[in-house]
Amino acid sequence: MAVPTATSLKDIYTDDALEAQTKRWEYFLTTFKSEYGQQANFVSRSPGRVNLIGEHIDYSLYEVLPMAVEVDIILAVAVQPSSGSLKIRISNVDSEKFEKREFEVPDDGDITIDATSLEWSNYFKSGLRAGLQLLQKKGSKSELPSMDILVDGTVPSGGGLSSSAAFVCASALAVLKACGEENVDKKELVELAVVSERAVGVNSGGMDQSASVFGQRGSALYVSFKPTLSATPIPVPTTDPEITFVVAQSFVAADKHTSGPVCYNLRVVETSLAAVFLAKIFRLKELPKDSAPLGVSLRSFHDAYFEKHEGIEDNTKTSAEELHSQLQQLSQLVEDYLVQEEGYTRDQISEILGTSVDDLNERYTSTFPVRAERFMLRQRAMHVFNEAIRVHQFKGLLSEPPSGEGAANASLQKALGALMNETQDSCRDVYDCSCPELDELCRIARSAGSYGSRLTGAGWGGCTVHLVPKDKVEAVKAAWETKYYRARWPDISEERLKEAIVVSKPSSGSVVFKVT
Ligand code: NG1
Ligand code: MG
Repeated sequence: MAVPTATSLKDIYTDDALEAQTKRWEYFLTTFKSEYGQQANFVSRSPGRVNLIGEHIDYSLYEVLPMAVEVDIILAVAVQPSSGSLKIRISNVDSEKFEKREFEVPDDGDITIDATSLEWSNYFKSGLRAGLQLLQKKGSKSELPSMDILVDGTVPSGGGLSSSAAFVCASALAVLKACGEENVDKKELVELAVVSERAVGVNSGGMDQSASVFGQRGSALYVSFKPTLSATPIPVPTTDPEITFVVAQSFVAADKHTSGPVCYNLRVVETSLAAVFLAKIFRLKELPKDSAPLGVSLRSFHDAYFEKHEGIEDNTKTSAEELHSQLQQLSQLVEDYLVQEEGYTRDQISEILGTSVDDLNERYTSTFPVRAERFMLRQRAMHVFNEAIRVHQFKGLLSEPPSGEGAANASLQKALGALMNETQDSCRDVYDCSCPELDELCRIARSAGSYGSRLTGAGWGGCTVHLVPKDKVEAVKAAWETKYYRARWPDISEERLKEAIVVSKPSSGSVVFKVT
């Protein structure tokens, strides 16, 4: 499936947003012209995303259910015939915060990215790398031209809506278009953007890029990573009272890049170790290398376990009910066999794996160092299996909504909300990725009428998502305003408050806009 081309903003945004977007794009394209003295050839666009359910399980290769949101990153591009060296000039509409950059691309296309500095243009470079790799993979003869680029973003950075993935995907798309590629395959784009973003960020899974590229207006996305990446649109019912997802920022900056005990990369290590540890306990053969960040995942353990015990050779063909039951069995195995509540030391894990601590460190903690005395294998594996069950249940409910309006629809929303609440409990108590502020936003929302409230994204700060019946949205907003935002920041500006809470509908994904 190829990334579509749009010729009108109507193809991209909903009617409600059209007026504001038209103004934004006019300003954007005029700014491009005054900055570079010519008109842009095209604009590439990729949106942010909010995850509805399936938290911290993408890198264990379990299905997740995000949706694209309307906020996005856009890149206007003019290609320049290159005379000798290849130059990229990139500036940002918010030029105070993001200074203009200029760099050359070496002949071999090997762009260096200094991931130790938090530099905004790194995300473009990461997209550039993904784009060039895709061309190389396809054996394409097209050559990269020099590019003049202007960027504008409405996805708050560090706010849990995945501005980074939106930026990397829009950049890779811009590069491919600049090279003259007509049909950019969505799946190929996502796969390379995922790997490429790992070079500038954390050892993440593939949910964000999938949601950004595959987003579809009116639908959430059921994203699978096995046997290969795919995204199935799941329409969100619009019967009355309409399901409304509200996103609220905590304004706590989550620092995913630290190496401390509360960090993303440590969770990646813990879940990978849980997989190999369980495989050893159950005497499975060595788990095959998969597309998870460290090459091994709980999903691979899952499949290997049922291959050995039930002779299932291709578990991706198993029915939803059967998978549900498998996941319940696995959750029970964790309960019974990964018994150390206090976690496992490197010595204990190495002993079970039959390897040395040095080898263990080399294999699992050398790309992204983590500081931890103990690895909480029991808790992490437990969360992953139970969260994977909730994703299946959520999808099941959305796929077969009750016919009719009113009470039947309200009970669907309550059931969906209950699953989201369970996710929040598990993130807080078992996966340890919430924080007091996120918990508080959820509590306030629920007591003002939200059916389901939870953190979304990595957690430890960032964003929350809530399923709120339409007639309760104002009450929930008002409760946050007085009990959270104004209580914490009495002088908070109206602008900041507006930024804090966003009502989001499932929106369209990546697109190339032809400038005429
Ligand atoms: P955020 O924190 O929203 O960027 C991160 C990962 C996702 C996923 C979630 C947790 C990155 C780039 N993305 O999302 O892949 O693992 O956490 O579900 O780190
Ligand atoms: Mg991100």
